[in-house]
Amino acid sequence: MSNNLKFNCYDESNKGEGVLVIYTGGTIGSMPKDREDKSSPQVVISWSEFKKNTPQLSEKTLGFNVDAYTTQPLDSCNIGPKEWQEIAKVIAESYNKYFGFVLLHGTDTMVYTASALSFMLRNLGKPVILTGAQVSHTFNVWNDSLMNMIGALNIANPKYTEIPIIPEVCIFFNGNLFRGNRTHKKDASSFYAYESPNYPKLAEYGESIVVHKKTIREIPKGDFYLKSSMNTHVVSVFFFPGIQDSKVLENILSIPDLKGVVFLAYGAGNIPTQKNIMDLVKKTADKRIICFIVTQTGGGQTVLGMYDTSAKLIDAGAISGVDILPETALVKLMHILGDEDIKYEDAILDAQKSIAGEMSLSIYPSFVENKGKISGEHKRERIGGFTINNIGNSPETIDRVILRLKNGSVETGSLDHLLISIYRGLSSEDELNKANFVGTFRQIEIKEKTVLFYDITKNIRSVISNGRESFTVVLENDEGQIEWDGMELVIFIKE
Ligand code: ASN
Repeated sequence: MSNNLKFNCYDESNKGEGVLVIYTGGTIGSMPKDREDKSSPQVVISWSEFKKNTPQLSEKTLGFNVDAYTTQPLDSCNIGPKEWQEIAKVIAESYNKYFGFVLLHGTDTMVYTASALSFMLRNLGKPVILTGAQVSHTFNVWNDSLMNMIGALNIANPKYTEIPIIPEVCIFFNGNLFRGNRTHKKDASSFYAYESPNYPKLAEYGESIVVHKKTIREIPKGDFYLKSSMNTHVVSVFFFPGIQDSKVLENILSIPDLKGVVFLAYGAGNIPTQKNIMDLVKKTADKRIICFIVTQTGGGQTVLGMYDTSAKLIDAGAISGVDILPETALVKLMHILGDEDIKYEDAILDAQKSIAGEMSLSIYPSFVENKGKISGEHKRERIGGFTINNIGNSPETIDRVILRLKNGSVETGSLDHLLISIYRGLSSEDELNKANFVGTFRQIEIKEKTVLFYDITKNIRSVISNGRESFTVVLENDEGQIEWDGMELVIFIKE
């Protein structure tokens, strides 16, 4: 390999038009260490060697100009926040010069880089397409790199291909265009290396490019800007049977300076309910470390409270990542915590909101700390002071509205269950009428303190609005009692 190469620079031959390729290495830009021995380990090659081996990159062949910037070429296993910041800065510097950007990148950590860029490039109005290969054309006739690279270049140049602008950070691989922060590397060798389990493909490229318009984000109205600081004091914990009987979790959660943890929980966000585990999560949240719950299954949603094994996480102070993928969740925490001045309370709220379409729902919780109690003697409790400022104009965007009584307990007396009615507003006795009735719910006895949920979506969806909201809860029985420590109104808004 040549040793007088310049890295971290724009090509001298750049014209400042068409598409900017950012070359970072990866298999697409790799060759065997011993060029005579194809089975020797692959190492990355320089951009100049890559270009020599890739005549397809010429304007004559492609139909448009391709400029280039090269980072230090790396196997993507060696890429991290430092490189993400360099790439984001290059895109920001050249933002106005090009129709789009293509990142040639290793496949191993491509989804992390795509997620990071999707958070860093705010108000992105142009395509940023990441691609790479399982087999490089640089020394294989049978390869997937040319198809992936040329496809990505065409998608990144909507002016040339006359397709709609896709203003997103995407991964193009094997004919499929995915939202980058929704993508998961599912196969170490197949050309069909990526999938997007929780979000549809943005486009497909066979004979021609077919853009699925409904799936792509709108071109933002605000100006493009960069937000690229990162905090790497985060960790992911993959739950496994036996973790409850070991010191593994305790040791991980006592890492000094830890600021955020992604828990890869079972199924819909469940973890062992053994006291030692729940106490550890609570202790971690109490230390103001974000506890972000995602599913380890590879698809679907985390629904805290669907099972007893996840309901306790809410009282412990953990938050749900809905259907965010684990890789993206970790990068999201790095990004949110990258803001050195951010307060824990705000970081928690930001983590639950979609920044760049990485989750299907944004969760907006509003908490009122007052303790409350309803019983045969004191049947009515009024809870005011929820602030709502995130509901758009259309009620259809509201997915769910849940009222949670935190650390609640229920005594039913001689009854099998209690009935609790909820009204909207701080109602007095004679105002508890149909107009502001929200619902009546069954409540069985619960001795051990836990979160109590009431799904009030049905009757509240069309009336709830931005501003202050309050509720009155009424016990319909003459005996029994329900107690709680605080109340939370949680609104789930569709992306
Ligand atoms: N190790 C390579 C990389 O991620 C794998 C690949 O690109 N297919 O850089």
